[in-house]
Amino acid sequence: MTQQLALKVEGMTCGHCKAAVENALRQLSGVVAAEVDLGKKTVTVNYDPAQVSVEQMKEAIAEEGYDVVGEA
Ligand SMILES: [Cu+2]
Repeated sequence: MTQQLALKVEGMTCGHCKAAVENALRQLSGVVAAEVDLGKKTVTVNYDPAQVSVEQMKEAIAEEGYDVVGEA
């Protein structure tokens, strides 16, 4: 069973940022899909909560240099 979650992320400005955040999330096992919306400053993630935690996703985004400011 997968769940969907949207996180608000500060600092994403261009296609490079979009790709960096999406790829960081997709590399986590348990993440099925990740899609950034630059206009809304969100990333929508489809994931298996048995395999990956929201905390791990936030850490992966932070490691790329972006701040998760909350859930959208
Ligand atoms: Cu950028």
